[in-house]
Amino acid sequence: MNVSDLLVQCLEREGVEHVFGLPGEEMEDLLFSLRDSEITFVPVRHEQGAAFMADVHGRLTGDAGVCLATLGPGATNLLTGVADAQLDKSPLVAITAQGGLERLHQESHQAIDILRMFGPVTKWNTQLDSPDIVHESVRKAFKMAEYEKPGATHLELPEDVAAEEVDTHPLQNRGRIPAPAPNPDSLERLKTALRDAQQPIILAGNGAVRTHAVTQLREFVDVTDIPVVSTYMGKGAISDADERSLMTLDSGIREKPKSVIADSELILAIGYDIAEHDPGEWETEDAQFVHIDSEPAEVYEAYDPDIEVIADVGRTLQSLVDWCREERLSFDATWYADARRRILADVATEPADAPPFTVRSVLPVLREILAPEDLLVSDVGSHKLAIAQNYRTYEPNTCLISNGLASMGIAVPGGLAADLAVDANVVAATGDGGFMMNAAEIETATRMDCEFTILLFNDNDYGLISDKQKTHTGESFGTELSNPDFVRFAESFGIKGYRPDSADQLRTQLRSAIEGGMSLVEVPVE
Ligand SMILES: Cc1ncc(C[n+]2csc(CCOP(=O)(O)OP(=O)(O)O)c2C)c(N)n1
Ligand SMILES: [Mg+2]
Repeated sequence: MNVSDLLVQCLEREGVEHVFGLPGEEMEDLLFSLRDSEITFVPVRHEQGAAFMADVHGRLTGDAGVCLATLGPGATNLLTGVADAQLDKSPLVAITAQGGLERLHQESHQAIDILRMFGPVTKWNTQLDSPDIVHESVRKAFKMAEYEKPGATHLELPEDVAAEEVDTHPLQNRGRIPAPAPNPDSLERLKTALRDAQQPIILAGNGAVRTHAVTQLREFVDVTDIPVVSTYMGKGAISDADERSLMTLDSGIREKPKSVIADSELILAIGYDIAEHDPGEWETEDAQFVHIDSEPAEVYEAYDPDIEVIADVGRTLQSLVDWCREERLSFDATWYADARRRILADVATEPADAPPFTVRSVLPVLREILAPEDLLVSDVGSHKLAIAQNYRTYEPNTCLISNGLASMGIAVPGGLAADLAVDANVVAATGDGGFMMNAAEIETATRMDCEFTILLFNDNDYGLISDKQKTHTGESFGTELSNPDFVRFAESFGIKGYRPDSADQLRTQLRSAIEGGMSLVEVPVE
C-alpha cells in the first residue's frame, strides 16, 4: 500500500462519499487510489467550484466536505472557497498536491508556498512530509474541521511522499465531541436578566442552526413568546410562519429603516458571530446583550455582552426552557406585532404583469412552489439581500446564504453539492455577475445527473455595487455588463432554459423548471 491508498482509506473511514476536485499530474497516485475506492471523485471545471461544493456539503451535513486541487495554480484557485468555508464556519478539508520534497527548497516549476498561503484561511494545516504521519494528520484534519466552531483545514501531499510505501492504518472517527453544559453562575445571571426584562428579543445566528439547537430554541419561544430575529445565516432557526418570527435583521427596513432589535432592551444572541452582521449598525444603544454560544464573543465595542454563556447551545436553551416553565415566565407578545405586520406586508410584494420584475416580487411565487423542506442556495449581490430579507423560511438549512466571506460564485456549485446531499428540490438563486463566475459547473452538474434549478436574476449589472454607489453619490461606474443569451447558453449545456415574459409565465415556467430536470430560469429584473 502506498501513501495515496492510505489517505483514501482514511477518507473512507471518515465516511466521505464525494471528493470534488480538478486533477494535476502531481496527484496521479491519489487519483488512481480514488478510482479504486468507494468514493466518487467529481471532476470540476474550476477549483473554486470544488471548494464551494465542499463548503456547502459541510454546511448542510456537518460532515467535512472534501476538495482536491493540484499544486500552484490549482491551489490558488481553490483558496476562495476554502476561505468561504472558514468564515461561514462550515467544515471542509482541502487537499492539495505539491512537488516532491527534493525540490521544495528551490525555485521550481509551479511550486509556491501553499502551506503558508492556506494558513490564514484555515483552522489548521500541515504538509504530509512522511508516510508515518498520514493517518494521524487526516484524522486531525477532520476532527478540527468538524468540531465547534467548524471551519476549513488543509493537507498538502508532496508527489514523492504519495508514492511511498506505508503500513499504518486509518484512525477511527469517534463521533462528535459533545460541548460542555452551561456554567451555573452564568446561567443564574442570565435568569436574573430575563426576570427583569420587559421586551427581550432573540437573535438567532448561524450557530443556532449549525449546532442543532433549533428544537430547544423553538420550545423556548413557545414557552416565553419572546420574538426571534435571525441573521442571514440563521434563517429557518424558527419558522417564518410562526407569529413570533420577525424574519431577519434587515427585514421590513424599507419602510422603517431601524431593525426591530433596536426596540428591545435585552438581546439574547444565540449562536451569533459578528462576521455575519455588523452590530455597529443596530442602533441598540442601551440594550443589554447576552451571548449564548459555544465560544466567547469577539471583542467589539458595539457588541460587548454583559453575560456570556459558553456551552452547548441546545443544552443552555433546554435549561432555560425548564426554568421558564417552572417560573411560568413569559413575555408580552404585543410590542412586536406591528413589526411582524410590516414585515409580512413587504414580503407579499406581487410581480408586475411583465418584465422587468423585481427580485422581491419573484420570491412569493418561488415560495408557493417550493415545499417547506426544499432548499434555496443564494449567491451574493442585491438579490441576496432581497432573499435574506423577504424569503420566508420554515426549516433550518433550507435557505443557504454565505454571509461570512460573502463570496460571489457560490450558487451554482453550491446548488450542485446541495442536490447531491439532500433529498429535496434545490434552487440556486444568483445574479448575472456571480452566475458567470462559475457557470461552467453546469457541465459538472449534468455529468453528475443533478437536477436543480438555476434562478438567474439578470439586471446586466453588478447590481449591489451600483445600488450602493448610487445611494452614496447618485451615479454609478464600473458595474455595467453585457451578457450572453442565457436561454441559449443553458440549452448549449443540454439543460432546459426559460425566460418568462409575463407574471403568468413566471409562475408556470418556474414550476415546470423546478418539477423537471436540470434547468435555468432567467428572470429579467430592474
Ligand atoms: C468574489 C467577489 N467579488 C466581488 C465581490 C463584491 N460584490 C458584492 S455583490 C457584487 C455584485 C454582484 O452582481 P450580480 O451577481 O449580478 O448580483 P446583483 O447584485 O446584480 O443581484 C460584487 C461585485 C464579492 N462579494 N465577491
Ligand atoms: Mg446583476
